[in-house]
Amino acid sequence: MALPSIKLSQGIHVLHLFFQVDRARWAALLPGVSTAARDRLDALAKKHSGPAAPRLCSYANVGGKADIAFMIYAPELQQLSALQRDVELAFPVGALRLVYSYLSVTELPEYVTTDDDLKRMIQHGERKLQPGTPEFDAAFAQAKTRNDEYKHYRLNPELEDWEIMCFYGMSKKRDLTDNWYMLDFDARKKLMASHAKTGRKFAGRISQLITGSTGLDEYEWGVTLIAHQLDAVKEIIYEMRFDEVSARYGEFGPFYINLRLQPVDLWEHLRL
Ligand code: 76R
Repeated sequence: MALPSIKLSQGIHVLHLFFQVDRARWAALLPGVSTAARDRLDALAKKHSGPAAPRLCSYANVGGKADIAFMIYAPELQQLSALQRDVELAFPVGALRLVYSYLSVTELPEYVTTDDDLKRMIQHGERKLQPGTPEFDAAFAQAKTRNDEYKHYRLNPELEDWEIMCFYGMSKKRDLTDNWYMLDFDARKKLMASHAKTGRKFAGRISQLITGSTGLDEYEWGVTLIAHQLDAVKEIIYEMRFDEVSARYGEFGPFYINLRLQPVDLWEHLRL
């Protein structure tokens, strides 16, 4: 049976999976079964090693909420689902228990920089160029190329493959007094600009992927932070709490901290 091909109008599907290993089941495996599972997973990971989708990344969860985590990126929904099954079937029957999963999709921010925004920045920003001049046109063309590239990667991420992946769900509050969805567009855009400014301070230390999940999963967004060090994760989340967007409107799910390990290292680390 061929599964129907399901694509988004733009962007790709993302799935975070968190599993616990049944240690008792594992201890009872016949010789060679664990290694065969590792090799199946290794082949699957190598076939989908990225940076572009379809991509499969494996992690060890740190802290005890799970043992193993996976992040799957796929342009088509059935491809995402098939990859999930391939991962599960790579393991011995009954050896994995799903403890958390999160389905989301890449999206363009609602507050995306428009051509008018770019023109305004060129005219009134540091450079103060006059519209209609060749300098203005050249600056605009350059800014537009950069903006288009940014939008492309926002929809088709090629995320860094650094040592740490932090994942959590996030929603914006809908209380009667603090309701993000009752603010007008300009107020939201202004608040998000301040948020982005805080974010950019972490360039080189944090790489982020914000995926939309309204109607798809428990929260409105999935937040994936990639880092070299754990304190960078703690610092950015701490600092963002002072931004009005998070301080006033942010609601957060449980935090999952994960260590990027290829299957062979994952097996060694978990003593599987
Ligand atoms: O996309 C961009 O890089 C442009 C600006 C930007 C948007 C639109 C941006 C920048 N974010 C955007 C949207 Mn973000 N982000 C989070 C969290 O823990 C918390 O308090 C919040 C979790 C972090 C850590 C983070 C980091 N961001 C969003 C949205 C969608 C909101 C909506 O549409 O209403 C959410 C939920 C969200 C949450 N953000 C950045 C960062 C960082 C590091 C940046 C700078 C990225 C860069 O310039 O490279």
